[in-house]
Amino acid sequence: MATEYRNFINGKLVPARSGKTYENRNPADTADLIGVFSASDAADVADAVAAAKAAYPAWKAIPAPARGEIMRKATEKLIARKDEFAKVMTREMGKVLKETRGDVQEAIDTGLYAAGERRRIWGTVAPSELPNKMAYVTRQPMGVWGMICPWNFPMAIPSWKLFPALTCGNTAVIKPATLTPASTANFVQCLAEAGVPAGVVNVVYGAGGTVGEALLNHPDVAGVSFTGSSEVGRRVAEVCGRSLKRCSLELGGKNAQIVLDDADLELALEGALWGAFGTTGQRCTATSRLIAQAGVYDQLLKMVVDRAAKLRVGNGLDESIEMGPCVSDAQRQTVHSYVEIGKQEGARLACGGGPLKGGAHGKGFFYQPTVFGNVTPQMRIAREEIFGPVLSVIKVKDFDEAVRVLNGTPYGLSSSIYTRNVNLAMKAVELLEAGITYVNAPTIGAECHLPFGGVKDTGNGHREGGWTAYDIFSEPKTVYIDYSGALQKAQIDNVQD
Ligand code: UN1
Repeated sequence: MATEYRNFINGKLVPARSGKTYENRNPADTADLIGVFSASDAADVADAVAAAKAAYPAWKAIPAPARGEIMRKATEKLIARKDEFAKVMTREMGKVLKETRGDVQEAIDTGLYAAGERRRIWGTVAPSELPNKMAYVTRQPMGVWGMICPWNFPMAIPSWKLFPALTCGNTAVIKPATLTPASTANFVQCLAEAGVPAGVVNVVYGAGGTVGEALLNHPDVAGVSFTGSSEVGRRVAEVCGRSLKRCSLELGGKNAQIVLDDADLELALEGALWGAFGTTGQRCTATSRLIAQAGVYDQLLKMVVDRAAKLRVGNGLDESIEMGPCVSDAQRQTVHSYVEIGKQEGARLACGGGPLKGGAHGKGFFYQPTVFGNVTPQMRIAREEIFGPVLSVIKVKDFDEAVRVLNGTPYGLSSSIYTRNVNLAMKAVELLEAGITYVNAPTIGAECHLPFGGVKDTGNGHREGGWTAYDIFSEPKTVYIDYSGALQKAQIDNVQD
């Protein structure tokens, strides 16, 4: 019998009201069933939101340092079970064990950061314009947060949202991606065992179109945090806009690595391979464009192809494997359709370009590491997010053209430049339209204690990660205290003639 994972509502594991379930299978080996999960709908969301709303006043009343102590204890549980959780994540998502350990580690680091931040959640004290009066700003929780998560970082991303939101004093209803729900179950189990009270965190499994929509539309949800595609992000923003809910969006990317003629090519090669094929290219920060200056273009393309073609692709549970499968058959089909588009557009397929089907590969959704040369900036493979192991290599004549090409997509998440010229590196930092710029490092690998997010179609100005996440999940309260004993009129009594 497969393990049954039920929704977690008000501290209890409960089946979907409809009784429906769905299967979660390993994308590297579809015979491997991870579990059967509740297929929920709006009725289950209503139960979860009601529980979160009821739990809010008592949770809010606990001092932030005490709430954060529970986050610290939950983090200890993650540390103790890191390898076990990484294995489950590799089975449900496909990325290799080294990377799933990194994903759990990102959650651990985010928890330790919350354990420190609980003693800050600082406000500001400002002078008043009147005598015997003071002014300060404090930060208050907001109520129930809805969280909608993607499948590519199944524990790290829920942790980016839950740790700061709960530490700030909010309660939450989280919807994991349908493809990777077990990692959220494991994470939330640690929170509950560490002492997060019933109703403070609730998990509802199911599809975006039902569970996600119900969260967006629920009048008792104060804010929604969403990580996923720009297309769905627009929908989230529209629905939240109608009821003036705060929403924090972290959306798509079409990240590029620039390599100038003077770069350390070996270093640039390692960066491009890790950025393009790590997580099978399924990161919103993935390097999907390599912009090479004319003097190094041919050599770099050859170096990338030689190595990409040799990457060991297979089941991520095997420690010798370097790249896992696509997360689902649908994702693999999307990747393949972009490869066909690239060929039709006239790009040169330099390696890969097809599914891997023989032998052990036949059990899952594997795809060859794929590199296109002769890509021009107008091509769809140079403009649209693919979310798979496909790298488009573009030739440019100089720094200015490299910057123009990098900026020439609707997205603006991560960016990178490899050069030994410090002046050009600093100019790139200024000119690249992205929330994140790396110098001599790949586009992936953001650290959890720094703001994470992007510009243009990548988001709506919020940054989850670091201290800025605490701004998202709290509301400023401005306080004036007049100790003059008299009525003092601001803007009238303080006029200086
Ligand atoms: C994502 O792909 O949605 O910077 C997040 C990185 C990781 C996070 C990626 N730390 O690549």
